[in-house]
Amino acid sequence: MSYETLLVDKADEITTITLNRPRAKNAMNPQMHLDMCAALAEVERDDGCRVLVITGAGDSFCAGMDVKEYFYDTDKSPGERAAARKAAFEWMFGRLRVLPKPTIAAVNGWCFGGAFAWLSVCDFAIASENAKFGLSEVNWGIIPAGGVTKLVSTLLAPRDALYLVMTGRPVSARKAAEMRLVNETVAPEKLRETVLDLAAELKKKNPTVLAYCKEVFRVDQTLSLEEALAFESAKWMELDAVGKKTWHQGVEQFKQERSYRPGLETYRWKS
Ligand code: V55
Repeated sequence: MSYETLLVDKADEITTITLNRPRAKNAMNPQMHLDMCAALAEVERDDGCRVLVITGAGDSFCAGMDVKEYFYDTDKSPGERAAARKAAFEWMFGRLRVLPKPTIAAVNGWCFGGAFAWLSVCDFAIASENAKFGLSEVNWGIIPAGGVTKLVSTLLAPRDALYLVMTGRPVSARKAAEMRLVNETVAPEKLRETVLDLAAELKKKNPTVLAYCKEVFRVDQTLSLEEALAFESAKWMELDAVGKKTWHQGVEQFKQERSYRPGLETYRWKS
């Protein structure tokens, strides 16, 4: 499939979606939300895709919601605004957040406002040292909505989250890594390589197990300890039923063959 606002590349079981409105610094307009819904639906059902990478074309990662096309132009037609918002929420929270595959944000440049919503729900984020981050909503009279305030309040320390929300100050990639908004920062020319190294490591894992790890983590975030203990046990039993106890292979490689060290590497699995 091809998209008006996205580039989609598949190589070595890694799908890369590139937001492609570089002249608008990859701001998200209503069309981009529709395109992301369709692209993520395709990624989800593509058994040939093991890892998803999302990045931006040109000097930007994503400038947030398109101020004119998403906010201003839809301001007089509540129906259109609601439709665009629904599409945005669908791809960010209905699809990306719960995608049963690992997702990596490759933050190549400007990352602002609404971009934080989907950056926050990617499993990993690696930033180029020249990336810049900010919640500029307060600077022009709106609040960080669409889950942005909630997500930074869960992902970051309250001091850092409120600093971003209330000052609207842009921060460097180094500062973003200090706040743990991203896992790490690397030189711009190393970004792709670092992301692909991480993707290669994730590709070695049993994808079923990885999907369960992710689902349990996401759901646990909303549960009490009592509930989480029960949920984790139940999900473990479900994985044993669905995944045919491939962990027995790992234990045999470790205990009998001495060919595998659980603390240091991935077991050789066959489903
Ligand atoms: C923002 C983000 C949204 C939205 C309204 O602050 C405002 C940004 C991620 O969705 O629907």
